[in-house]
Amino acid sequence: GIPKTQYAQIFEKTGGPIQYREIPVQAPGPDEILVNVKYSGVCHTDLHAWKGDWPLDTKLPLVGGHEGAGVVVAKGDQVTNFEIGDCAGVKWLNGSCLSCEFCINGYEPNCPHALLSGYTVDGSFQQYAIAKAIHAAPIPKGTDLAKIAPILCAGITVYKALKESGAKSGQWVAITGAGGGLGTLAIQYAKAMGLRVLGIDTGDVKSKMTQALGAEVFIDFATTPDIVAEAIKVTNGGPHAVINVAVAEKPFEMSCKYVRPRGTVVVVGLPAHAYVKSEVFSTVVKSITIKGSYVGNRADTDEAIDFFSRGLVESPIRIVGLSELPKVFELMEKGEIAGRYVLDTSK
Ligand code: 8ID
Ligand code: ZN
Repeated sequence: GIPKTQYAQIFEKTGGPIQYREIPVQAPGPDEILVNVKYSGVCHTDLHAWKGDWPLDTKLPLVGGHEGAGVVVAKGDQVTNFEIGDCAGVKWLNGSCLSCEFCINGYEPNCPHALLSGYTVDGSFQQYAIAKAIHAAPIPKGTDLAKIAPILCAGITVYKALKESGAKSGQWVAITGAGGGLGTLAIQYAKAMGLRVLGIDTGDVKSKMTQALGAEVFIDFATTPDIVAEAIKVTNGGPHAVINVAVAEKPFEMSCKYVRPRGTVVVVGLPAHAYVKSEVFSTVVKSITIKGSYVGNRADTDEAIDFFSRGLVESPIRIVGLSELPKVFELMEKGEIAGRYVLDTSK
């Protein structure tokens, strides 16, 4: 049976104490499923949400989290795409209107009525989470739920960003923030798509990890005197695309300088109060493209999960209890996480 109460991590106010305590289990509405979340990834977005970094308010009090993998335990009477017992993913895009200009054209993340898990609606840092059935991710039976958790945001996002970059097999893609949650998956999706990868991040652990995952070259941003010159040199003229997932302003500006003529700079990371600065003359003469990319739609979700299910992408996770979320945030703030932390909601 479904319990009346459950454990959750609650942000009572922005940047305030994070409370691990029991709260009621909600009942799903007619178009919703109730997911018994087994594991939830911790994305840097969750840290931004708690800190209140962005020009968009969260609901309060808030249960964060948007990489929830679990099992459907209840559903509303309009739900036809999930049965009780199916595996399902609670992702950032919890719901959208499905009838606006953007939804109709497959740009669901850009829907003005989008519901965001762990931001405008409660997310996956709890044992029982609600998702709109139409947007919940179908997860094949028998999937390792801890390992698929990071695919539900990080995987979808970097896979979509790589598609948006237009880079073709045999070409170079640079990934800033290559050693973090999005970056470590981006390397592998890029490899699986036939691209050559330059990873940019810092430290021995991330250097080793990114190269083990398939980066041909690693640039340490903290110890390399001229990152722009080095990136151009190692890719023989600059990468054809850059996926920026670093949580810092500087790498965006640098990527506009080292990207190859005709290349594409993809803006994915969301550092607070940041701008992408590109000198006008070289933007024109090199004819570069600078574009934003925001998670993915339902088709991108299924495709990203399919890469994972076929064993093309390994999820570089460490599992700790849901109760340990504040410690994970501390490590993340210091840039000390290589790969992704996943929370086990039973602990
Ligand atoms: O849809 C989207 N656009 C989307 C989806 C999901 C997440 C955007 N995001 C955003 C998050 O909100 C966050 O701002 O992407 C960013 C990265 O999320 P993450 O991968 O979950 O963060 P992380 O695990 O902390 O990794 C960040 C990495 O960046 C490196 C750090 O060392 C870390 O490994 N980094 C930093 I900070 N400064 C750097 C620099 N100057 C850098 N790497 C290269 N150069
Ligand atoms: Zn995320």
